[in-house]
Amino acid sequence: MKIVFVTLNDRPMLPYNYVLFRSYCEQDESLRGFSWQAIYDARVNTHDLLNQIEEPDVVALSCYMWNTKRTLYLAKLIKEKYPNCKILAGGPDIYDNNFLYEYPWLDILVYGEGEETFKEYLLGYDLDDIMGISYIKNGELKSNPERIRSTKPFLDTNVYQNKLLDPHVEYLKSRYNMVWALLETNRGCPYSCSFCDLGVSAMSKVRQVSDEDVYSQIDYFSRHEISNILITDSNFGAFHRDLTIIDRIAKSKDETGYPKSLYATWAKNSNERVFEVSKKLKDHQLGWGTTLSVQSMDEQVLSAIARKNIPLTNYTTLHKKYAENKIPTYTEIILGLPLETKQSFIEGLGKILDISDGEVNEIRIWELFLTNSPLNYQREKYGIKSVLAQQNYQAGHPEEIEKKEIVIETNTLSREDWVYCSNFGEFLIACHNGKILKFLAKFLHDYRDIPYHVFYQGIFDYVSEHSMEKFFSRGKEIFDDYSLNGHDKKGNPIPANNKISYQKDILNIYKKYKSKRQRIFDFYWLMINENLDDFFKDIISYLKCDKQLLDVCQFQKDIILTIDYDPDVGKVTEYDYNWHEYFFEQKELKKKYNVIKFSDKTKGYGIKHIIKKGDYKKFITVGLGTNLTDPINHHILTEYESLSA
Ligand code: B12
Ligand code: SF4
Repeated sequence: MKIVFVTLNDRPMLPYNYVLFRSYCEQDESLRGFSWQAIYDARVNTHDLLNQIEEPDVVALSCYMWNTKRTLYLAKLIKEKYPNCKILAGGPDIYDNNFLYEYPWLDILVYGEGEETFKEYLLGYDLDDIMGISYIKNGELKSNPERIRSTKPFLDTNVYQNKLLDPHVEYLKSRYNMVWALLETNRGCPYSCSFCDLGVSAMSKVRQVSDEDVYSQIDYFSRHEISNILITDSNFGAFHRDLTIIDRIAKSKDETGYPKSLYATWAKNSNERVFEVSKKLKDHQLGWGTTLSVQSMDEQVLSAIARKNIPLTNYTTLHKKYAENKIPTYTEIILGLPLETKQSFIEGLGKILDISDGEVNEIRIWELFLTNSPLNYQREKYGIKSVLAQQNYQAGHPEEIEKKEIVIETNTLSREDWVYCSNFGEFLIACHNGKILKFLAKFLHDYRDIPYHVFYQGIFDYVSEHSMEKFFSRGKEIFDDYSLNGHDKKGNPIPANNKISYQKDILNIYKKYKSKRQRIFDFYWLMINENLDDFFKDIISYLKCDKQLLDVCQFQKDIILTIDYDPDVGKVTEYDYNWHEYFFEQKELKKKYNVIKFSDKTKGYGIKHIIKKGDYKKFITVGLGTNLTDPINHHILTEYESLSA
C-alpha cells in the first residue's frame, strides 16, 4: 500500500504530522512495510507537488488555517489523476460535514486527534466501526460518534529518533539553509476560551509526552543542527517540567550551538515559572519574547468568551519584572469579541499601556476568525457578522486561495466602529511600539494625568484631519473596503493581517525603499517619519504646548531615527530638562539645561544593522526591524553622551 501524507507547512519545517502518524501506525506490526511519502513543502507550486506523487492508495490531508484550500485543491488534482485512491482529511480546520459535499473528492473526514483513527483505517476496520469520522455511504451522510480521547500519555513513538525525518532535514537544509521543527511536549488546554479551536471540552484534558521522548527529540535537534524549534503546547510554562525541558534545550545549545531559537505559545495564567522559563531563554539567547496575553481588558467581554478564569491582576508586576530583566513582552488583544464596544476596546488598549507602565514592547491586535470555535455557533446571540477574507499574499489557482471568515460587526460594535478601532490600533502600534510618541505619551500620563487612550485617541483624530489626512484616510478606506467585501474597489484582495499586498498606490510609495511592508502600522510609521515636521506641528498645536511640553516634544522628535541621520556625525541636541536621564536612566525629572550628543551607528537586538545616511533600502530594516524582538532597539536613537555634564 502507498500512503501519501500531505501536511503543507507555513515555513521550511519538518513534516511532523507525517512522522507522528507513520510512527504511530508502524507500532503495529501488520502496518509495517507500507510505502509512505510526505508532501510538506508549501513553497513548491501545487502542480509540481502533484507531479511528485505516484499511484497513491491512501492520501492523508492535514488541514490548518494556512493550508486548507490549497491542500483540498491538491487533493482534487490527485483524485482526478488517481480516481481509485482514498482521501482522508483531518486537522483543526476540518469541522463541518458539508465539506463532503463541497469537496466531493474527499472520502472521509476525521475529527479530533487522528492517530488511532488513521491506524484503524489502515488496519481495514469497517468504516461504521471507526469513531470520530464522517463519510458518505450509499449516497447518505454517515457521521460516527465522537472518539473519546485517550487518557494515556501519548506518543512513545520516538518520533525524532527513528530516522524517518533524516532525509527531510537534509532536503530543507540543502534547499532553504534553514530547518524548523515542532516539539510537542503535551496536548490539550484546560481553558475553554470560546473564540478558540481548542476551547472545546473534548480537548480540556492535557496529555503529556513522556520525559524520555521529549528529551530524545531535543537531542535529535542538536545532533542534526536544527535551528528553530516551535513548541506546539498551548500553555508552555504551565508545568513544572517545562523548566527542565528548557534546561535541557539550553544545555544542548551551549554544547552544540543548536537549537538557536525557540518559540512557544505561553501559559495564559502567566506566573513566576513562565518568567523563569523566559529568563532562561534570554540568558541562553534562545528567546524572542514572552506573551502576556489578555485578548480583552474588559471583564464583561472576558466573561462572554469564558476567559474570566485567567486573571489580569498581576500584569503590572510581571511587566516590570520583564522590563527590568530586558526580556521583550508582547500582548495580544482581539478586535470583535462579543460585548466589546468601541470605547471598551480603545480603553483596553490604554489599560495595556497603563499596566505595563508604557513599556509593553509590542501590542498585537488580532482579527477574530470564525472557524471551529464555540463562538462560531453563537453568531445570533452576539449579532456576529463576518467577511470572507483572503489569508496573506497568495498566488495560484483561485480554488487554492485561502479565505477565512473574519468578524467585522457584533451587536455592540458596528462595522464603522470596527473600521475605526482597526485604524486607530495601527496608529497606536506605529506611534507607541514604533516610539514616535511613546515618550511624550508617558510624560503626559505620569506628569499631567492624561490617560494613554485619551492622549492617543485625541492625537489620532486630530492628525487624521490634518497632516496625516492623506495616509490615514487611505488606511481607513482599506479597512472599510475589507470589512465590506474583503477586497478593494478595483477588486484587488485585501489580505487579513497583511493588508497591503496588492494596493499599487501604496506599493509605489515603497518603491524607493526597495522593499515592501504589508502591515498598515509599518506604512503609518514610514509616512509619519517622512512627514515628521508637519506631524509634530500638529502635535504641538493640538496639545497647546507650554514650555515644558515644547521641550519634551522636541526631545521626542529628535530621537526618532530618520533617513538623514548621519552615523559618522551623530546628532547634537539641547533641552531645558534632563529628558534622556528621565526616560532612559529612570532618574528624577529636573529642569536643567543640557546638551546631548546621539551617536548610534547600528540598530538591532541580535543582528546589528548598520545605519547609512540616505540609504532607503537599509533604512526600512534599520528603522522598522526584521523580526519580532526588533521593537526593543529600533526606531529611535539610544546611544548618547551628555556634552554639558
Ligand atoms: C505550530 C502552530 C503554528 C505554526 C505553523 C506550523 C506549521 N506546521 O507550519 C505558526 C506559528 C506559523 C502558526 C501560525 C498560525 N496559526 Co497556528 N498553531 C500551531 C499550533 C501551536 C500547533 C499545531 C500542531 O502542529 N500541533 C501538533 C499536531 C500533532 O496536533 P494537531 O494539529 O492538533 O493535529 C491533530 C489533529 O488535528 C489530527 N490531525 C491533524 N492532521 C491530520 C491529518 C489526518 C489525515 C488525520 C486523520 C488527522 C489529523 O490529528 C493530530 C494528532 O492527533 C496550534 C495550536 C495547538 N496547540 O495545536 C496552532 C493552531 C493550529 N494555529 C491556529 C491559528 C489560528 C494560527 C494563525 C491564523 C494565527 C494568526 N492569527 O495569525 C496563524 C496562521 C499562519 C498563516 N500562515 O496563515 C489555530 C488553527 C485553527 C484552525 N481552524 O486551523 C490553532 C489550532 C491555534 C488555536 N488554538 O486556535 N501556527
Ligand atoms: S485561547 Fe489559549 S487558553 Fe484559551 S482555549 Fe485556546 S489554547 Fe486554551
